[in-house]
Amino acid sequence: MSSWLTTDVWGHGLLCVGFDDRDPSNPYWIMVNSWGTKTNRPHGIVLVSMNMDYSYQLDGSNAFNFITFDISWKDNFGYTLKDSNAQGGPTYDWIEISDDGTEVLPDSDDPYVSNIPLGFFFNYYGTDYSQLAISNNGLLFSGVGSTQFVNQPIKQSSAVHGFVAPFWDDLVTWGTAGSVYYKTLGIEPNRKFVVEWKDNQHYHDSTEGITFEAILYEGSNNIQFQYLDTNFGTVTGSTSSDLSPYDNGGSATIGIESPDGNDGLQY
Ligand SMILES: [Ca+2]
Ligand SMILES: [Ca+2]
Ligand SMILES: [Ca+2]
Repeated sequence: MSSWLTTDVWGHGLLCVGFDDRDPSNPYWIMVNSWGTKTNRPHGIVLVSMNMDYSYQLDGSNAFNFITFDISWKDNFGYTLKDSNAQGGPTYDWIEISDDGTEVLPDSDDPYVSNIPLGFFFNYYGTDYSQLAISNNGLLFSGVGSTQFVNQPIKQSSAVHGFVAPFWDDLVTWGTAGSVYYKTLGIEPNRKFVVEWKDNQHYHDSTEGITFEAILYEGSNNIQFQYLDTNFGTVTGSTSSDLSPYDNGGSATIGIESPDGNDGLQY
């Protein structure tokens, strides 16, 4: 942050570096405040209530402005993570493939299908892949698939590695609970491989399904997750390993993990 101090105008810098939400009823922004030369003025690292007025004011004598800097996560390999709400983030543009895509994993709980051809080479953590495995628990695998339905934080699962997780949770496609589809779209060298989990319900007796997709891009090797519906309706069952809330990924893992399990990004 550059100094705002000049010969005829003076002020102070206030940098927000995060927020403390350990007490949801009383959360605070963590601020770094340069304004500390006089007594009774907060300076250094201070906590400020989140209940602030964020409006911009310029009334001739006082002016302040809030600027949100571009924030992204980065793993050791170099992958970064950006939300579509962030500055420079991806544009949400839903691709529906349930009409003409290839259906896999109907009427099932935890299986996966292997050797699904991408139609192009996709580089993932430094290795080119021409095929992958799809699980109906909201996972893609670069290598061996897994039936693991208990989702775990990125880099903390002992056995499941090398995966792309748009919504790793205990999903099912049985009965009326939708299905899973894949399709390669576009023309070389700008093809994309889409997997859509359509209207999949939660294992614990949800009244509705959720719909989301993962898109792998040829050339850029970017990975995009898109969410059409993340509401399970009412979920009546639960186990100790999988407790509510389930909607909006409340019980899910979202991110990527490297084939050796030592690197990754969690949303
Ligand atoms: Ca399942
Ligand atoms: Ca729904
Ligand atoms: Ca879960």
